[in-house]
Amino acid sequence: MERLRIRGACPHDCPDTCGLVTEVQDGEAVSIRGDPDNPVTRGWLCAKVRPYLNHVYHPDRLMYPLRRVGPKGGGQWQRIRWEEALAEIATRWKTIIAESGPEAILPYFYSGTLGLVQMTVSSTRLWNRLGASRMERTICCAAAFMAVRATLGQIWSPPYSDVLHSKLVLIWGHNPVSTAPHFMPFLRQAQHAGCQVVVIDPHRTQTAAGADWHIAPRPGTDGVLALGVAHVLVSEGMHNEAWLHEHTVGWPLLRQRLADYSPHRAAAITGLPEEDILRLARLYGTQRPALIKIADGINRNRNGGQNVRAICALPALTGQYGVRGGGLAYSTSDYGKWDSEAVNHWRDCPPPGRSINMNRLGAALLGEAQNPPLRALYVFAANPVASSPNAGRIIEGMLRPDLFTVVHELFLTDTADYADIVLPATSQLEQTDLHRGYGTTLLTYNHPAIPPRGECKSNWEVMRLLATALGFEEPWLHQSADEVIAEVLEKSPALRGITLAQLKSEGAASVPLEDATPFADGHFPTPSGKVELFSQKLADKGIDPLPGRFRDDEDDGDGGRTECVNTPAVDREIAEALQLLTPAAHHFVSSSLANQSGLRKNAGTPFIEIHPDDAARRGIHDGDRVVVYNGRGGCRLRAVVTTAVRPGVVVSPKGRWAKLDGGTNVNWTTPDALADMAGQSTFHSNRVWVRRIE
Ligand SMILES: Nc1nc2c(c(=O)[nH]1)N[C@H]1C(S)=C(S)[C@@H](COP(=O)(O)OP(=O)(O)OC[C@H]3O[C@@H](n4cnc5c(=O)[nH]c(N)nc54)[C@H](O)[C@@H]3O)O[C@H]1N2
Ligand SMILES: Nc1nc2c(c(=O)[nH]1)N[C@H]1C(S)=C(S)[C@@H](COP(=O)(O)OP(=O)(O)OC[C@H]3O[C@@H](n4cnc5c(=O)[nH]c(N)nc54)[C@H](O)[C@@H]3O)O[C@H]1N2
Ligand code: SF4
Ligand SMILES: [Mo]
Repeated sequence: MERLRIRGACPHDCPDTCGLVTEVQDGEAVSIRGDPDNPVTRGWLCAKVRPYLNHVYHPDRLMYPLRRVGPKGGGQWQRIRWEEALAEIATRWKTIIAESGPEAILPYFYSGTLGLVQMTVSSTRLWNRLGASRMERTICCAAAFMAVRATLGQIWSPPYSDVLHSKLVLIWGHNPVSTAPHFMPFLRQAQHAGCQVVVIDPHRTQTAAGADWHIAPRPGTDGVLALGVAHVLVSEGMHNEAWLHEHTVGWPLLRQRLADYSPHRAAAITGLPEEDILRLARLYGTQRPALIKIADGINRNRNGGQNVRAICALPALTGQYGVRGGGLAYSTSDYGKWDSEAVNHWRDCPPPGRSINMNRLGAALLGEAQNPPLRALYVFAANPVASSPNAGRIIEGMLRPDLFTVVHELFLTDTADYADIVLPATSQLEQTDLHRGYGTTLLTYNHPAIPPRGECKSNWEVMRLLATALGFEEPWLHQSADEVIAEVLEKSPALRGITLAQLKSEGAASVPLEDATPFADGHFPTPSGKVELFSQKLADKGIDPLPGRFRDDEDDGDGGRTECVNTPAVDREIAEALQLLTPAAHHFVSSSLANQSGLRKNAGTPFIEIHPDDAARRGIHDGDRVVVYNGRGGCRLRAVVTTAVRPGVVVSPKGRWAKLDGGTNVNWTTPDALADMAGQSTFHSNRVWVRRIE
């Protein structure tokens, strides 16, 4: 039989949202590659997704529903039929709803897939209809979203290719070599044409290694660095007073705050030489267009929101918003937005349930959520035990004998291990979806390439079956995936003119934009129509309306030291604590794909990078096994002694499966305290001790 070529979209949490082309023969996928016609993918996939067929055909894929037998977490399962699984879930939930109300049920999901149908609609409609507790989506980028929206009105960014117009690029707390790889060919081309690239990151990442200048501040001090730069821009007359006057709100107030951020003081706080702050300011103040490119690593700390606010002020000081090749590149998330009512159907639902911050999952299960306490958890497209903070607490919560947990997954993950019922999920090649990139402005349709493997079902199909089992007859709970897509397209003003038929035949379509350069018309969609350096909206929420007052980042919240205070040994250890950053791994997407043997081999033994001075003080040599721990928990890693990290900072990538690597991972140490805005996670405000294992 001839080979079919099926077009699709990469489902992973990655701004590039590549177009895929899968070749299928006799119902089996035989090859996968990047869509040559997609202007971002341009025919190639990253190292993570190139071997995607190994993921689809992995021998460990879940093929049928399972019911726990024996104790929770004991690893003993019995195969059951879908009908039994659905009936058991519906019966348990109905009892819980009758006794405690629907808010005793919490759905937990995040970024296993980013599709409209399999994530956005699957995480809303049924749960809204049920009146379940709502999960606050705060693990990744909530503070940065709030900060950028408060300052600029919307999260808009230029296309990757616009960097070809930049003379200077500051890549600030972002590692696109690993996390936005299709930006890199454009950046390299710009560099060849003379554009200077500066990377600001406490870690010498691959992106930093390829820059013209790498600046390594203390983690969490970016707001101070930005205001130090702003101070110099003003004191040396490099700022654009006329632009500030015309296009911003609050400049006189912010200017007053800059008095606190002399380069001398900024140097003391950031740990950078004063000359570097002067040099950075002079570079940024004189090179035009100058682009600042950020992502989310920078917002996962106690000051994440205000740090991003301070960075957003810089293009305003130099009048670079609206300039092609200048301004801020963060995300395209607010272009072509899905209509909220079409997604949610709130009007047809009971009043929204209470909300629970996803970063506090362990705490919520252990009693922080009251009236009613949580009695049922439904996890899909997420692996909280491996990827959410303070994992030890999550497990403690999931072990509660009275909690009823369902996990819908492709694999028996660290989280699925604690379920009562496990349901098998389809991979992207087995499901229909529509994807809107957050680094691009493309909508890409995902045709299913092959039939579902085994008894696997997609998220949305399970939602429809659960709706039936619960007796909900609303048509919007029973649409096909294509009907969902058609409804949302039709009702979303921002996507006017794009049809399902067009997407199905052409594969992708561009979101309609007024101008590819954001804010080119000088208007900002904030309440004032200007850049809000002072934000009344933030003030109304009880948040400092100006950047410039930062929290003490040494304090990592409630969990770090609770179990071991007041002994001399512990006092000594606290003095020796190192700040642990746990950024993206090059070979995995969070914990997704981290069970693929080829990728695991390329990633090597789980490791932690430590500066030679910190290693020597602890008697640690390169290659030694170390334990990394604090009051919350710990994990075992291999030490890599390197100057790629600053003294006082250690780095170990996120994403490892605990069960494959010694039983725990870095998230046994990470704090579940919240940042300064939007309930954001604070993974990087994490103090640990590192000790050699004898
Ligand atoms: N290969 C790969 N790609 C991914 C992912 C993955 O796991 N692997 N995850 C995806 C997801 S979920 C997301 S949200 C994006 C994230 O994309 P990025 O934000 O680019 O990724 P991170 O590695 O989390 O953080 C970027 C950098 O921030 C640095 N950093 C941490 N704290 C600070 C700080 O306080 N100041 C400064 N200046 N730098 C700091 C880290 O050292 C890191 O190099 O990537 C997506 N893409
Ligand atoms: N230490 C540390 N931890 C972090 C971060 C950090 O910087 N440091 N970053 C955080 C960030 S930015 C993010 S976004 C989160 C991500 O956290 P999660 O959203 O939990 O992401 P993953 O760990 O990749 O887990 C996704 C799971 O979904 C499953 N899956 C994939 N597709 C489907 C599907 O279609 N249906 C179903 N039912 N399941 C599917 C995959 O098999 C995988 O097990 O991690 C966070 N964790
Ligand atoms: S993870 Fe990102 S770079 Fe890799 S294939 Fe998917 S969208 Fe493209
Ligand atoms: Mo993320």
